[in-house]
Amino acid sequence: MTQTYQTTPKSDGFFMPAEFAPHAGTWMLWPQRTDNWRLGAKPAQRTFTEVAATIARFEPVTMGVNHSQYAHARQMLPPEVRVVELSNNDSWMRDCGPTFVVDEKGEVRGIDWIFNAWGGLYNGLYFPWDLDDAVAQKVLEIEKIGRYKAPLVLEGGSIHVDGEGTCITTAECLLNPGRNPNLSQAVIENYLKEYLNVEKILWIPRGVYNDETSGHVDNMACFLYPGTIALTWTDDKNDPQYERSNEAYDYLMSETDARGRKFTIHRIHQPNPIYIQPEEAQGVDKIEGTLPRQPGDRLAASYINFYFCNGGVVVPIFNDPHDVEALQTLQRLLPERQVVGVPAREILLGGGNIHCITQQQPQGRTK
Ligand code: KQY
Repeated sequence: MTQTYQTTPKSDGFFMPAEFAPHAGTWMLWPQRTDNWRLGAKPAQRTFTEVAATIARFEPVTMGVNHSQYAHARQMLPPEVRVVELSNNDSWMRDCGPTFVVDEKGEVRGIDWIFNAWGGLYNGLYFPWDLDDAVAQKVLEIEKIGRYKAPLVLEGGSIHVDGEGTCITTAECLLNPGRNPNLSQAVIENYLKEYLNVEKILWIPRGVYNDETSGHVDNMACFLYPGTIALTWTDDKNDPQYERSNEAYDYLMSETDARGRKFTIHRIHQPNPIYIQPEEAQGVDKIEGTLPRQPGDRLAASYINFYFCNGGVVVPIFNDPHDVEALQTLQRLLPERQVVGVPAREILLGGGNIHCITQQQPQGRTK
């Protein structure tokens, strides 16, 4: 049995490395729930397969799959993707998987946050979520990696770190009453400092407009390097995202990181507004208690929801005129990596994107 530590990562000298640091591999979960994914989740399964196959060009990928889909997923996924049976309610490994931490000697451990489906009974997206809540512990058990059980409701998509002491998050998400209604901002900050081992938390006010996670930072802004941030953007003053992105830009420009650096911010123009089409909404099973998919609903599309892997960057694209500019800008800013676009509308229809369905396991010397 993997060990559960009663201490915190900070007290043991562990910290969360940046996503752009070297990985041992990537974890994902297989989509299947028909009240979130249209047409029996078949189109989403094809897109998840393409994401997994793309990442597998750069590093090992493990796909966790419910028992009922194991044979099908194994047959769809390329042989280089490891498939393990791993019960889950839905497929968002970023959010229910462990947050890995490392120490200076290269040991890797994992944080198991409390998961409540983005808001529990207050404004969560489905019920129950017990299988998702158990995913982090099972991943750590499979990898024989020690575990910290954190007393905080948190999803991996709500935090980004630079690996040098700075964490960015959004107030809209982490202070949302669906997560930790009895904890003050100061107490939440302290937990982030203890578990991620960071010195400075930057609270961007809001995330992407209509993001059903209540504004995860991973759709809004991310570190490209320490001191350098990419931010989703629009030039359209009439778009509700305009005010949100400007507010984030002004806030970050007025701040410094944990090492006292001013930020360089690269604005990545979002795709044109994307709405759920009637035939897309029709393909989703309507179940009481699950977020309904209505025709005409605006989707929270952003190129920032990309994923770093070893030597690569996997970016969602939307068959949109802004795709090329986003890919070219990221390639210019990250010249040492190969930037690859993957058509990702099917993931967006489920409420997230490529970053939300992936979780990096950092390189290290595991036990
Ligand atoms: O943004 C994410 N990190 C996950 C989105 C989950 C949406 C569930 N329907």
